[in-house]
This record gives sequence, structure tokens and C-alpha cells, in this order.
Amino acid sequence: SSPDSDGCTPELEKAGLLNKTKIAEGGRKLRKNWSPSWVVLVGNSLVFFKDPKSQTPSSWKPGNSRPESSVDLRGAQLHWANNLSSKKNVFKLRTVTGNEFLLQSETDSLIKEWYNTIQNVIDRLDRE
Ligand code: I3P
Repeated sequence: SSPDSDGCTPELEKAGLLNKTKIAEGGRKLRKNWSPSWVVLVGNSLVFFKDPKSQTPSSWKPGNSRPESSVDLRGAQLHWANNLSSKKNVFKLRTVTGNEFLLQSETDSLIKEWYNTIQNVIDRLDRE
């Protein structure tokens, strides 16, 4: 049988290293604090892990390490946001609860893949 034959394990869509900063919490602006984050897109959530060195796609399994934080993508909004940073390849993710994150990569193709994959999940949730 497949690893998810009971349908209870959310599908791992994507995982990788991105630069991340939270810029708002509940609509309240925060001071930027960029740091590398291991980002995992699983089911309806984007999950952030603090220690990228201990994380690899093959070692990641639900429950085997504690996420730093997690974002519910239902109703979220995604926008390219190169106007919000001196860095290149930046997009902004805004949750329904008014939390805002910037995510960034030096690699053009990589950030485009992340943008498209997250947008696809948001679109899927919008249709539900
Ligand atoms: C911030 C830091 C950030 C920078 C931000 C600065 O200074 O240099 O990297 O964001 O710019 O304010 P500090 O470390 O003193 O908080 P970017 O790298 O995204 O440009 P900003 O204030 O224009 O957002």
C-alpha cells in the first residue's frame, strides 16, 4: 500500500532553504530580522524550521523535529515584493490573521518555483 493509504498524512509538496523574515504580526509591523529557514510546504501549511543544518528533504518526516512556526495558507495572499527589500527575489506572504512574511532566495528559478507552488496551494484552498 502507499505510505498514505489511510489519507491522514498530509502530502509533502516541497521543502528547501529560504531566507525569511516576519514583517507583521496580526497587522502590527515588526522590525525585520532576516535568517535562513528550512521551509516545508505540507498539506495546507507552510512550516518553518529553525535549524537548516539538521534538516534535509529525506530526513524530514512529520513529527520528527519541532517547527519554529507554521502558516495556514487558507485565504493567504502572495505577492512579489521587491519593493519591500534591498534583496532580490523577494515575495510577501500574508495570512488571514494579518501575519506577514518575506521569503527570499538568491536563485531566480528556485524562488519562482516556491512562488508558483505556494500560489497553487492557495488557489486549491480557495476553490474548496
Ligand atoms: C535592517 C536590515 C535589513 C533591511 C532593513 C534594515 O536594519 O539591514 O536587512 O532589510 O531595511 O532596516 P537593522 O538590522 O538595523 O534592523 P532588507 O535586507 O530587506 O533590505 P528596511 O528597513 O528598508 O526594510
